Amino acid sequence: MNRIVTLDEFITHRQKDFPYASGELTGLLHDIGLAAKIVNREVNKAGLVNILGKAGTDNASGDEVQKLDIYANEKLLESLRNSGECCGVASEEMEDFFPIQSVEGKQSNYVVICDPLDGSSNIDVNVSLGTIFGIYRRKSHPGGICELEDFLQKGSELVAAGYVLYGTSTLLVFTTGKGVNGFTLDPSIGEFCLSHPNIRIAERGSQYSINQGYYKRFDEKVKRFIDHYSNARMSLRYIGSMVADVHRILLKGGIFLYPGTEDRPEGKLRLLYECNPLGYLMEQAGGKAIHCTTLEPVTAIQPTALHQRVSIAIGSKGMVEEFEQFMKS
Ligand code: AHM
Ligand code: MG
Repeated sequence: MNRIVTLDEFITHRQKDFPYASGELTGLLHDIGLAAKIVNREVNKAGLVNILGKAGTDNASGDEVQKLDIYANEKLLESLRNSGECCGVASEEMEDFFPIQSVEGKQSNYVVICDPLDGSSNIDVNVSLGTIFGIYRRKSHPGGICELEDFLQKGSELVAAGYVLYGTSTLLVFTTGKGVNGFTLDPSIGEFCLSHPNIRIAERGSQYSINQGYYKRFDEKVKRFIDHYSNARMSLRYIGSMVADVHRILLKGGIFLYPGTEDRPEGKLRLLYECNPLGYLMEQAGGKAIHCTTLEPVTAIQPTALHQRVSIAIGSKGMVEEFEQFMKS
């Protein structure tokens, strides 16, 4: 029988692979795993307690905030604050970044960006949700308070990125730039256990994922691409939770698109909190992620604002390149 490898064992054994291996990044991944377990516990009992529903406020991007979003944001902040391994957090749920004071004289070199609960419009209907995270090495001087420039880094500068999928089982998938690995939460022992080692995305798949309800508002070239796939009898799958949609594509091959529309030229998804971490992870798994009109890799875009939105096509290399050909034609 194969021995179980827990997340903590895995990251400790791989510590030497991390740039500047000092234990900080290992500690941060541990903190994120811990927060994920706490959020998972609440997500799973969301139907049982009075935690469902909207909180009555809007988040920094103007979307209606659900109570569980706030809870997930708080738990991530708490977990990252306690260990002092990170000097600041930027979250989709907060207008500005949140500086963290150093703990016991530690000089933290990392900042974390996150979407604490992605796909939150699905909370009330018991559909999969996710947490997305990314870790950057700070640009500002260690010891001082973190600055905006620490967060406005390109996706290609991420040192680690990943997501937690709260689905039929709870899965944590991440990369530190050396392959992509997935860990399933075993609720009986409360540990994430290595279940999907070295994930590689197929060159092509038979599914595409897009909100086709916006078809009339898409650019003509995007419409032609959709028509092409529809004529080729590809299957359309769209959950409306980016983590779940991208996870399916990562495992089965395919393409996920959130292009701009007439009324929203850059679409809805955020560069920092959603597109960069998932784009970086997809590249690490052998896939691609590009901006739908400039066609540059999303991870090459220089962010100019914390809550910046970008259009995205992400998934199997062969299919993203096919999309590129349609956009160039
Ligand atoms: P959220 O971060 O506010 O939950 O919004 C992001 C979500 C993504 O998970 C998903 O891909 C997208 O919104 C769905 O949007 P739409 O309903 O426009 O298709
Ligand atoms: Mg969100």
